[in-house]
Amino acid sequence: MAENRHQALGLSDEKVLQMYETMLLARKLDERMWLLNRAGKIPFVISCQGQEAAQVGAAFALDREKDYVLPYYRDMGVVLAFGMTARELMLSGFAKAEDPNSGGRQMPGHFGQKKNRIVTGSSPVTTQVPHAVGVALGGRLEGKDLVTFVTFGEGSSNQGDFHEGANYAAVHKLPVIFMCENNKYAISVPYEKQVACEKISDRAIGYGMPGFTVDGNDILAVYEAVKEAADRGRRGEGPTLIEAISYRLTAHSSDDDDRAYRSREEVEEAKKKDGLFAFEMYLREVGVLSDEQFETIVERVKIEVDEATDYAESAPYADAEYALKHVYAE
Ligand SMILES: Cc1ncc(C[n+]2csc(CCOP(=O)(O)OP(=O)(O)O)c2C)c(N)n1
Ligand SMILES: [Mg+2]
Repeated sequence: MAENRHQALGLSDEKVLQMYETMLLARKLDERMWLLNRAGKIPFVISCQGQEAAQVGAAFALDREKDYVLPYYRDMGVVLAFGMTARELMLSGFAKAEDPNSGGRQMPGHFGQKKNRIVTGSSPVTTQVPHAVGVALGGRLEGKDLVTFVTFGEGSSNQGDFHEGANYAAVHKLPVIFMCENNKYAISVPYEKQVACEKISDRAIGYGMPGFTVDGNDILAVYEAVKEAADRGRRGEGPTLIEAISYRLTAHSSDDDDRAYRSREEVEEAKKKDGLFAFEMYLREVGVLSDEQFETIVERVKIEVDEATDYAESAPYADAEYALKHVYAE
């Protein structure tokens, strides 16, 4: 039997199975959304595929009763772990009135849900970073024990917002975890054409905070790094920058054709390292996941995705006048 790594991290068998199911649910919802998009039923998809291990590993390392997350558009794994449901994500995909993220106004991927402390973001990339720093500062001023967790792509780490947020958080030793989901592309632009430094985490020293690069396909490695960062934040030792390296398995979005800028061989090669399969293999090897349990989980996820699709498809759209709500004073 393979070495049991999760026990050493304080994770029970039950917890790692929950983590696996959350990853699988994110993947299956995403795959369903592409089918619905190609069938002309939902307007736009922006995928989490290939990044679920980093997202779910990180989210499970946080306090999901207290901490705040400021996710970016690919973070289906983060928001599912923080309590958003498959149904709510599908309502967003179909742009229906009951979508908790925006009442059906926004493109999918603009996650926001107050009751689960998921802070809404904006379409310009990286604007969530200074917001995360502000939420951490607010938490400190109010004497609350909370950590904020913010994610962004490696391309987005070149925005001024990242610099300003990271610098401020480090100077004031705020409990912020900056996690860069390095999927090696910013739309069509590969890593080498985005940045000259070898690793995004190398930037941490410039702000005076620790920086780590982890294998984003290894859910337990991400869990460990984020757990340590959260503990450091809670001890008042300030922010951490974590770079989780994986690969974007789909095109940038449903409006992109990635055949124009990367080879099929490269994508096929990356699929071999897919964190979802790696975790399934690990759980089988340590004897936590039997064939029977696997079938049960797959079936449960399938039912959840089907139910979410049916519910959201038949749910009503918002009234046209609703578009004006929150725009003018009432
Ligand atoms: C300020 C700003 N510039 C450009 C865009 C258009 N845009 C949307 S996503 C994206 C790529 C971002 O790449 P990365 O940060 O690596 O994230 P990924 O999509 O790879 O996860 C760009 C350029 C934007 N939304 N906001
Ligand atoms: Mg990227």
